[in-house]
Amino acid sequence: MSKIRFSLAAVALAGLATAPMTGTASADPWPDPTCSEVQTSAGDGYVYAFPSQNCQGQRLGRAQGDDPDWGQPGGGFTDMDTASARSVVNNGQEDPYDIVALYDYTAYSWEWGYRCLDRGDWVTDLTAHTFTAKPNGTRTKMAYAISSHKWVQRSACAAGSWIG
Ligand SMILES: [Ca+2]
Repeated sequence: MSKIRFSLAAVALAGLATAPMTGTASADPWPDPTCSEVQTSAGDGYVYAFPSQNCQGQRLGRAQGDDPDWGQPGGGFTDMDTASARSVVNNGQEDPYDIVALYDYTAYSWEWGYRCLDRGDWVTDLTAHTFTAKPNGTRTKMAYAISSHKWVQRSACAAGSWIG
């Protein structure tokens, strides 16, 4: 814990030093946080997705609400975000709908594969996971595949659908 506090203090000092020069707001608290740091220090209430392992690389997007298509405008993810995530974080706030369901297909099409990520959890590398089985029994790898997400209740997630 002391290391975390120290690093946050260093970030705060760096921010003070540069703020008058840039004057621009940053969406992230610092460049290249780890997934653990996103969960503890990034804005609460969001699901976050990143293109590389352990939340490295430029963040794809974040969303407080649902997004039926990560490849279309609206909902927090757009354009190249679809089928691009390799790591994800659920930094949602406590709520009956604080579980994030992540889908292989757009429009929350759970029957084609999904997984549920509990509030406060993250996955550093989605290459290690597959979606739930499609009707024909096959499973798609989760890395570079997520196309929509929805905040759901715990009861919406099957026993074998949890990750993180
Ligand atoms: Ca979208």
